[in-house]
Amino acid sequence: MKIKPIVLKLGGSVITDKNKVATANKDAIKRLANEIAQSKVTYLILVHGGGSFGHPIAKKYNLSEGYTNPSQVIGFSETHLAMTKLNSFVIDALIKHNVNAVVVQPSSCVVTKAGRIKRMELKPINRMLKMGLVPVLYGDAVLDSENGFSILSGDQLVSSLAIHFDASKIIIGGDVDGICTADPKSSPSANLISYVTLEELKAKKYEIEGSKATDVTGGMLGKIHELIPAIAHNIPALLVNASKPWRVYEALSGEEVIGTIIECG
Ligand code: IP8
Repeated sequence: MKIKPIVLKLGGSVITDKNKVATANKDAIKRLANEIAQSKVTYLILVHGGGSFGHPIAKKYNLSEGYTNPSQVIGFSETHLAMTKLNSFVIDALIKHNVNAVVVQPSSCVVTKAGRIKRMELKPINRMLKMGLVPVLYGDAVLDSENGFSILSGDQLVSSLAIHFDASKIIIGGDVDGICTADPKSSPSANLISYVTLEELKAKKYEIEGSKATDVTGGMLGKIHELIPAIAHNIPALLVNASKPWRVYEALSGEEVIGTIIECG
């Protein structure tokens, strides 16, 4: 039987307090762990973002520019350590809700070239899925064959994993309802677009904002760019607001949910 997992990303803006350095939103993490458990999804790969753990340190040491100075190397260690701390809250909550979560550290199994995934050890993830485990990855500081190191976003991981494992769908749990006609955080009259094709997105039919927070990997605009290769592989992507209760549950369970579906068209 072919495994077609769902690849779910939990945004750093949801699982951390982006205004307070290295502060986890433990209530949101617990709630989301419960939603994942309740959905009883069979095959799941979970990826989470960096939020106020990874991004401020990566920015402080200019890690996304690559290696230019020996003083950055400790920044690599610190960024990875911060991400392991955030990850431990996620794993802990999942296991407490009886989800068979197991961490897969990107810094140990991915090498990028100029910021793009070049090699990734995927066999353990495949075996984990077959064993009924839920691999949990995250945006991380990784080694880069051209630039020394780079910051690998959770979104690039999502796209790459979805393509490799021929995912049934991608769910992106962010802090907005989906793609809107304007930035919903600054324009209350913004309308949600519930369905959009890749062609419409490429034709720049909608203005999509980059991130205004301390986000070294590009916000919503960066997310959509990363998802394009997976959507082009006929894997639908569903953007939902994970800060609102039960949206992630509904998305995982295949129920009707407020959000944006992006399909190849
Ligand atoms: O929050 C970046 O992952 P993202 C993680 O998914 C780091 O963009 C280490 C900044």
